Amino acid sequence: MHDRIHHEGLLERRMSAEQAAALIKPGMTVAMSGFTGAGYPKAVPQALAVQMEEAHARGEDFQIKVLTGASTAPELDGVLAKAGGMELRLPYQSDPTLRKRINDGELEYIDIHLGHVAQYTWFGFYGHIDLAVIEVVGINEDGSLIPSSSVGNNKTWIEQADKIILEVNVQQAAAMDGMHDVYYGTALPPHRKPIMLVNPDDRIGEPYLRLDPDKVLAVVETDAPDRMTPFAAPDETSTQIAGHLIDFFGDEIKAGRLTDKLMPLQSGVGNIANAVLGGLATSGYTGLTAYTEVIQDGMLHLIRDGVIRVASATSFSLSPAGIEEFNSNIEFYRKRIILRTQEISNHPELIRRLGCIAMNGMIEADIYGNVNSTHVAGTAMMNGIGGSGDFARNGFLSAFLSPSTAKGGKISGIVPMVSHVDHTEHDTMLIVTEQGLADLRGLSPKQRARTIIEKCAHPDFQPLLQDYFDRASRESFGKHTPHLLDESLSWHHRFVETGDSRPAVAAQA
Ligand code: 0RQ
Repeated sequence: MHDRIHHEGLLERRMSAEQAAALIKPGMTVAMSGFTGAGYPKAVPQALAVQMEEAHARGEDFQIKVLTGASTAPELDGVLAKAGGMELRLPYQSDPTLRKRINDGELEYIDIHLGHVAQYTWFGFYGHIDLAVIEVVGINEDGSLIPSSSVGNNKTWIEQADKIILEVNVQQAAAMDGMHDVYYGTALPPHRKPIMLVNPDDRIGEPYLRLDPDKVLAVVETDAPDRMTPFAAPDETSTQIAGHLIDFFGDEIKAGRLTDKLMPLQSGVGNIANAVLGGLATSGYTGLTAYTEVIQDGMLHLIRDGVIRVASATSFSLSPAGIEEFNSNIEFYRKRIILRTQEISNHPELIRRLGCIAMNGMIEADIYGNVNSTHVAGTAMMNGIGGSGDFARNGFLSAFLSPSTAKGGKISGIVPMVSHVDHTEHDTMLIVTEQGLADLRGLSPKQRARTIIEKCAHPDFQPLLQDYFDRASRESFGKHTPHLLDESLSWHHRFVETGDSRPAVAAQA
């Protein structure tokens, strides 16, 4: 594996994952690479989890604080959660074991805008970073690092951590060398300067992560793939959602607000977002761009087919088939994909300047257009806000997409009042379900309510929402944004109590 490590001093610091993991001590704050199942360390966290379980068996406490770019995979979040080894986790996760521990109240989870993580670390909000564990493709002669399948917060982790453990993973294609663009021009206020990126394909940084080799405690050689579950094939519901959005783009072109090149696309995680990209594949567009966080399978196919000519992101999020497709055609893709740090992929200045079209999933929206992306029944964490807020708040268009019902029709995706707010009515321009698309731009709260109920609600819930809105319009304390405060969260309450939010069903139960 020497062909991946070209720095003499760092060659000598090679050791096993077990030896490297033993350098991590209880109470440490450990920043790790990884973003949406890509580029996360694969060996050290697993060895660490074993050591934690052994310590717990001896009756000793062993927990650490874990910071990453975004979600990781079973080999990191899964094993550390199973071992009960995290006292704090940020900024995003999607692991079932970790989610359960969070919702059982067993650790602190800080869910934050992904674009804020680097600067919050620099501001010192997360305290001192003891150690960084970073996966890389290789180490250059001068010690600089070839980033892996995600860049995420690695620049910040490497700069801020006292000490560093590197995992050099030979499964990550060496031909990724040169795809990355690491920007070193960020500063803290009042010294900030404009970031001179004006097109999604502009390169403003360097291909490598700078490194002070003296900070490196260990170099661990690994040979393991990124692990992502395959996406579900688009079903009728997601195809309809995609269809509404694509029809809307056509109308916007006719209205002169978009050209046939649209605007740089941002597409979130999840099956619905992936299906929308699938819908774009057959809509006749060519030469589009993407300025987004993750390149998922759907995006890769659009690049392959020339629908998208260039995509800027911070990470891949590919199924095993997607990884195979990428690795087999890497020379083609490396000319068309740029991976940046997540403070740049998700930067408000750049998203606003470029005029991104933000397309993200949601848990629920209320009749006024407030959106909950994260909490089931207002209290249970699903994944996290991720980058959806960075893009929705600053995009040229911000669309939130969801089936109109969840859990086999027991829950409505459109509710009187959201049980948790991630995106306010001021940041939400389009709500899309399989029933239709509500264009909220330029509408007052009451106009928004009528539009969302008419266009987006499922027929089983539409009369209930209309009835709520009509009564609220008559009886509300204030008539600007009418609500019945003793009833506005009753649908959630009913779901928590009976497992079904529908009043008729609950009454029969
Ligand atoms: O759970 O499979 O256990 O039944 O949520 O729902 O419909 O498959 O949709 O995969 O697109 O995910 C909001 C979670 C949607 C995602 C969310 C349950 C539903 C199912 C998934 P089950 P679907 P998707 C960029 C942007 C925030 C982060 C983000 C997300 C599961 O899009 O995490 O946007 N977004 N990042 O049953 C109870 C409801 C529900 C519900 C759905 N109203 N009540 N459960 N579900 N609606 C990327 C990054 O930032 C990294």
